[in-house]
Amino acid sequence: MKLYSYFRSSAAYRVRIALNLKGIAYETASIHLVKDGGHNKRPEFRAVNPQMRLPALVTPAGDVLIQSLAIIDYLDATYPDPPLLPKDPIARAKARALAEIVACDIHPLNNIGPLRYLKNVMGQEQSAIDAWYHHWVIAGFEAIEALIESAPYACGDQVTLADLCLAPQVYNARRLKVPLDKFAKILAADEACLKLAAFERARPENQPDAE
Ligand SMILES: N[C@@H](CCC(=O)N[C@@H](CS)C(=O)NCC(=O)O)C(=O)O
Repeated sequence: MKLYSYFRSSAAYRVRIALNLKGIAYETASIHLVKDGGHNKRPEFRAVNPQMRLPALVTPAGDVLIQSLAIIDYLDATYPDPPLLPKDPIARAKARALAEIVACDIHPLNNIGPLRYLKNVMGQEQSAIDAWYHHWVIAGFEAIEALIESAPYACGDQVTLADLCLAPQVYNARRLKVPLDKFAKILAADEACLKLAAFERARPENQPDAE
C-alpha cells in the first residue's frame, strides 16, 4: 500500500496508527503541506485526491481512498485483526462518538487550510488564531473528558478508533501549547497508547519526512 502523508498531518497520523496496529506494510509518499503554499495544491496531487488533502491511501488493487475515517474503515474491514471498533452496538457508537468529536468537530476548525484562511484572507493576527485553536480543542476535550468512562484506553481495555483520533489531536494540542492539565482521563489514555509500538512508530518525529 502507499500512503500519501505528511509527518505533521494528524489525519494521516490516524491512518499510520491503524496500518501499524494491523501490521500492514506501506510506503510513504510525502506531500509537504507548508512549502510553496502546500505541495498538496499541485496538479500531480490533485489528480490523486481532488480534495487536495491528506491522507490518501492507494490499495494493493490500485484504488485511491481518501478521508481518514473511511480509510480506517476499509482497513478494519479488510484486515479485521485487531478490530478497531467494539462489536457491541452501544460500545461501538460510543467509540465512534469520541472519534467524531475529534475528526468532525475539533480538527476541521484547526487544520492548516482554515488557519491559513484566517490569516491570509480574514487578516487575523497570530494571537487571535492561536486563541481560536485553543478554544476549539478545549471545547472538544471537555466533552471527551466527561464522556470517557473507562481505562486504560479511551473506551476501556481495547484500543479503538477513538484512540486513533485522540492521540494525534493530543500531540497537536501539545505542539500548539494548549493547556491540558485538566484533562486527566485524556492524558491517561494517551499515555497508555504511547506505550504501544504502533502508536510510537506513527508519531510525526518517526516519519521519513520528519523535519
Ligand atoms: N476529514 C479529513 C481531513 C483531511 C485534512 O484536512 N487533512 C489536512 C492535514 S491533517 C490537510 O491535508 N490539509 C491541507 C489543507 O487544508 O490545505 C480526514 O479525516 O482525512
